[in-house]
Amino acid sequence: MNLKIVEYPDKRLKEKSKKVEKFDENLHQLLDAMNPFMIRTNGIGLAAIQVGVAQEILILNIPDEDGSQPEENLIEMINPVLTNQKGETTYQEGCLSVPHFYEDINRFETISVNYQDRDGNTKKLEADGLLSIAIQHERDHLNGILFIDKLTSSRRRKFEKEYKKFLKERKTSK
Ligand code: QAP
Ligand code: CO
Repeated sequence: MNLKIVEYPDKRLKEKSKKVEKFDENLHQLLDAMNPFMIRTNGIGLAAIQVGVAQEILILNIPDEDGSQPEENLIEMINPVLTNQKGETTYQEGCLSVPHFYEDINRFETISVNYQDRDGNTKKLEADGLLSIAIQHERDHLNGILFIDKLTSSRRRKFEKEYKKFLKERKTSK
């Protein structure tokens, strides 16, 4: 499967993803393609809508201290639902769909999430730290929300200006 990243301001990133109902070979093939794609593009989290598939699928692979992302760190979440959220934390977030930009975003510190694995088995996970932030960021993608949607209007205007400039310069240097 040949995946390509959907980049802001592509309208597809605003779409609400649909719940997965069939835990079949198509789902497994997509998941099998998403992990190497995410690692290769230097990502730690990826939602299916970021490769153009509007289904409630996300993957996470939080690096070890040495920066490596072994297969055993991979978490696949289908139809994730946040059930409990508490505390507050701030992290400078980025996104594969908004290349080159990083902004401080507030999130819950600790979360509980119910989800299904690739075979449809029900799972529950409690997370804090970077994993908790990543799950919240990726869950937002499934609702059509980007981290830049959480900026104040003045920071958002500054972002739009800088992003336009970045896209223009990237085009001319290609
Ligand atoms: C979401 O983000 C996230 O701008 C995952 O040029 C963000 O993988 C989870 C990336 C913050 C937790 C904390 C961004 C790669 C990757 C870029 C990513 C870029 C290349 C972002
Ligand atoms: Co993202």
